[in-house]
This record gives sequence, C-alpha cells and structure tokens, in this order.
Amino acid sequence: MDFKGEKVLVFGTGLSGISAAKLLIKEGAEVLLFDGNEELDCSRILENFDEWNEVRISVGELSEDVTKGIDLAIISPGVPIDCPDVMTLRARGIPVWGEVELAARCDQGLLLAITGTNGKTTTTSLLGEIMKSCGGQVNTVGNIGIPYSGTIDNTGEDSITVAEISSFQLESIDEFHPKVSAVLNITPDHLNRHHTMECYIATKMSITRNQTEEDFCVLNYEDEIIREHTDGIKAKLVWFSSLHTLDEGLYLDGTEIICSHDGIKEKVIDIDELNILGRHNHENVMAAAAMALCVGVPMENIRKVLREFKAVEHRIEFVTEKRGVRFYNDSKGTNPDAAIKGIQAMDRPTCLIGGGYDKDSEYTEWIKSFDGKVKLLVLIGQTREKIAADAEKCGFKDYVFADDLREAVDICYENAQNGDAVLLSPACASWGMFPNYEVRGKMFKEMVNALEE
Ligand code: UMA
Repeated sequence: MDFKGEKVLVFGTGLSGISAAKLLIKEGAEVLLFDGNEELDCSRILENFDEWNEVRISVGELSEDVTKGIDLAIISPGVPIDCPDVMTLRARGIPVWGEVELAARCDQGLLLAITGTNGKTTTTSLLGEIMKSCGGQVNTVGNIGIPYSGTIDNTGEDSITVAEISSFQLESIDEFHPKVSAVLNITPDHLNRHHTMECYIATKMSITRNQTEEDFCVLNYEDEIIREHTDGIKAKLVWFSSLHTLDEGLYLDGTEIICSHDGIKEKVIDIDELNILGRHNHENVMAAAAMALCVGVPMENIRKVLREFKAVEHRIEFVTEKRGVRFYNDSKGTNPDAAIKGIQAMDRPTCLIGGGYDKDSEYTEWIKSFDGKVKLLVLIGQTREKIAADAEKCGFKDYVFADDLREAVDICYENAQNGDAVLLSPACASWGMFPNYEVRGKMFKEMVNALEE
C-alpha cells in the first residue's frame, strides 16, 4: 500500500490507534490522531512517538476543521461504526477502515484469522504455537492484546500471521481476506454495540466475506447458528464437532480427536493428553488443528504442541490454594456463555464473583448453569441489581452485593471452606471498574495472593 502524502485521521488513541499511527508514519502518511475523550492528556499520548514524527493530535469534538483535507480514517475497535463521529466522517466522503483492515492491506504474508464469541484467545494462542513449531516468522496478533498493525515490520511474503479478530474489528473491514478463517461459536454478546442478534451474526460471519474457493473456513458443527449461516461462503468449509462423527473434518470420538479426510481416519490426539479442560477447549483444539492442517502443517507438529500447551491467562486459570480453598481467575468470562464454561469446569462447592459492565445480556441461563455448585454469588458493578433480579427469577437467593472486587474477594474467603473453590467469572465486561479484563484478572490474582493463610 502506498500512503505517501496521504492525510490519515487515526481515531482512538489506545493500543490500536498508536500502532496504526506508527505504521502510517512509516509508510509516509501525514497522521492526525483523534480521540473523543476530551480529558486525555495529549502530551502523554505524543510520548509514544519519536520527536521527529510530525504527529498532530486533537481530542473532544470532531469538528469540520479536524476533518478538513483528510483522505482516510482508521478507526479503533472500540469505535462503533454507527457512532455519530463515524457517520460524520462518512458524510464528509472520507473512507473509514478499521485498524485490522489497514494492517491486513500492508501484510504480504499468510493470514489465519479466528473469530467467535468464546474461545478465540485460546485457539489463537494454540494455533500461533503450532505455526511457530514449523519455523519461520509467526506473529500472533489482534484482539488477544497485540494490535495487528504493530507487527507489520515482521511480515513479508513468507510470514504467517495468526489473528484473533473480534466483532468490533470485523465491523470495519473492507478487503480483509484470510487464507484460513474460523468461526468457533456464536452466542449473544455485545448486543448493546451490534443492536440485534442478526447484526452480530452477520458481523461475525463477515470474516469469510472476501474468501474465495482457494481458501478455507473452519466451522463448529455443533453451533446451530453457524450451521444456518453458511450460505454465500465461497471458501472450502472444514467442520469440527465435539458430539457427532463427521465423514469429513475433525471430531471427538470418546476420548480421541479424529481427523477424517478423503475416507482416511487419523487420530490427532487423546484428550487425556491435553492440559486444557472442558468440551469447549476440545473444540478450540479441533479448530486450531483443522486450521493448521489446511495450510499443510504435519500432524506430528500439531500433536507435539497440543501436548505441551497450557491454559491461557485469565481463562479458568488456577491462581493458588489457601486454607484448602482453590482460587480460579476466569476474568475472561466476559459474557454469560463464557462464564457458563467457567462454572462448568468447577468440580467443588464454589463462591462465585460476578457482575460488571452492562452489555444488555440476559443472565438466567448462566444462573441455571450453577447446578447446585454455587454456594454464594457475590455481585459487583453496574449489573449487580440486574443479575440479582435474574437470580430471583430463577429462585436462586444465595447472593450478596459487594462494593468492589476487594470486598468481593474478602466475602468469598470468609465464606469458603476447606475443599471449596473461589471463582472470578463475572459474565460481564470489566469496563467501568477496570480498563479491561486483563487488569481485572491481574488485580484479582494480586488480592488473592495477598490473603492471609
Ligand atoms: N474512543 C473514542 N470514541 C469511541 C470509542 C473509543 O474516541 O466511540 C477512544 C477512547 O477514548 C480510547 C480509545 O478510543 O482512547 C480506545 O480504543 P479501543 O477501545 O479500540 O482500545 P484499544 O486499546 O485500541 O484496544 C483494542 C481492543 N479494544 C476493544 O475492542 C474495546 C482490544 O480488545 C484489543 O486487544 C486491542 O485493540 C488490540 O487489538 C479488548 C477487548 O475488550 C481486549 N475486546 C472485546 C472483547 O474481547 O470482548 C471486543
């Protein structure tokens, strides 16, 4: 891509915006950083750049002065495609791309991209490790916390990028075109951003939009929504299933993951050899293995990495044991469906910490999944009353409110007995109380580690 002399507005000054701006500067563009938060300290943001970079910055209102002469706008994932500022940009005839669109256009290498409501981070890390086992330059990027645009220097014709792509990022793609895509599952999430379930599904499935017959799309056979939305996909479909035997694809047969292709069945691995728990993780393993097989990775490499791979941070992560109480950090349980996986993985009476930012979710399915295991639900954040009301509806009364995470940890520790678990799996995003789920999980671990034995 040639950006020389282009005037580009980079919208959002978080991780994505800073990376995109740096990439654009390198490509010769003239960059204007913009952020809607007028309280931001502009000089702090500019510290991310070398002194000789002529970056301009504007915060607050997107006035006509700011957009004058702009050729292109690059938006961060947190900026909704239908927010007034983006509408203004479009009304002024300025093309709007997301940060991953910019990065993908600058990347000459192989792109493998994963989306889905849950399991993205585990699958992306796992596939990244599998691809690394083949040697060469591999970048693991995206919603996982590493902006794609920040790794373009490490790409070339032979590089491989494994990208976790969220629905926020997919909203603003244009030519984004992975060689292999995967949609792991689709359950209600981020409905306050995408408005309707149909819109959320369409956004998730758009990861396949620019794929051709030469490409592959890995899909979960057990997800009814996905099965109903494959019309129009041109890529070759590769299915995986945790409940059904498939003639073509990967499936779980008893404790064995089998790959069936062209009438030949080959064992990938026995799930007892894995270090990650639960059916959802077996699905993540099948998705990553299927994606790797699509690009010709030898089965032996896949097996070796699968045997060595450990759970990712914040995903049903064991923290420590104190006075016989086991603590688990599942801060990545940012929606009810993910949190259901968290509670399902517990095999003992559990004090559960839930609540946080309101994404217009329903909590009844999550509460029903407690299955007698939750002895106390400690609720924090904006959603605590809403969850309490849903708990009442389900006849679950063992809940209390806490003012913050520290109080919630203390209440759990007071109530948990030898042999119990304390689980942070909030079913809500962290926003409003923490900048992101990583900070929430790290603070939980710090608080837990500081508890007296
Ligand atoms: N901003 C505006 N106007 C808006 C919205 C935001 O000006 O309407 C500004 C904010 O004031 C802020 C900046 O944009 O200064 C923040 O941008 P951002 O929210 O896109 O945050 P980044 O730091 O760029 O992080 C993003 C992803 N964040 C979101 O999708 C909300 C990170 O995913 C991702 O790791 C990172 O890019 C690198 O690719 C986080 C996430 O919570 C982990 N993702 C959601 C999820 O997993 O559920 C989708």
